[in-house]
Amino acid sequence: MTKIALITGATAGIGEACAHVFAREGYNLILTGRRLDRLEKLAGHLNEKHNIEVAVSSFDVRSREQVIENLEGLPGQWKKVDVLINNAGLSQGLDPIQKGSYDDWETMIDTNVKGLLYVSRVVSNWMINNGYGHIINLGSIAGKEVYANGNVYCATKHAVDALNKGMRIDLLPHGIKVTAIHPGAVETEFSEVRFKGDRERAKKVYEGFEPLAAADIAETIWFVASRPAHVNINDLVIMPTAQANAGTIFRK
Ligand code: NDP
Ligand code: 8X3
Repeated sequence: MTKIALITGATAGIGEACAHVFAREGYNLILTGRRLDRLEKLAGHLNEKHNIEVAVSSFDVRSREQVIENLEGLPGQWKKVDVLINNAGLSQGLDPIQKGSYDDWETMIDTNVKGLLYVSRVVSNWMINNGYGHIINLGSIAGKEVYANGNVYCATKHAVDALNKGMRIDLLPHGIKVTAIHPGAVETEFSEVRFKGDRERAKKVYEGFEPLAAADIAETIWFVASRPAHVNINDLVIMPTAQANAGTIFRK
């Protein structure tokens, strides 16, 4: 039977790159994100190019009601999900703690932590019923280390790291694999979102060194998802060669 991957945050960056790789590998896809126009365009392209089936579901992961209604509203055959890629996430602002925006903090916590929990709650129950599944969580090097002004974003990704470990224990009796991927700097829309549309400032983040591309992470996620049944990659940190840790980038 054709396998199914559900990818959150498939409208851009790493999620979109994962959609291309899993489509290439013959998976049917459930693509989610808020920007429906992008989801539909991507779905049409992948359906045509790879002859796979694609369902799109547009919702805000911060809304528990939207997550439950949209996911549970999918037809039964789409609930046979083999791989869930918990990718939707973002950073907002880069300010010292005493100057941080309350709204930015709430957006990051609601998206990166609560959103991931809402999606996982629904899909892990499908996987338990199916008797198989693999949840792949997008953490970050910011979930392993902390850098100046990264405070709340780093805290959300540390939470993802902890949830990844907790989920693995809880879902082990059900035969469900759980993995976290922790990338360093990947050039996507991430910095543009962090700096609220300031493209010049976003571009500077990746100047003078070669960052990772979204495709590098998608291929790594494919590697993790395609290991034999008895092998699980628990945790994987992947960095640009020019980046030693969260705060040290070698600028050429
Ligand atoms: P992008 O900004 O390019 O993509 C983020 C995706 O998340 C978009 O598809 C966006 O869709 C979705 N998203 C954001 N907020 C919501 C929401 N409230 N509801 C539903 N979907 C949402 O960033 P990346 O691809 O770089 O980021 C993907 C993941 O990787 C994130 O979890 C990020 O923290 C993590 N990461 C990124 C790194 C980097 O350097 N880029 C490094 C380490 C980890 P839409 O706006 O349409 O809703
Ligand atoms: C994104 C990587 O270092 O900008 O999670 O926080 S970083």
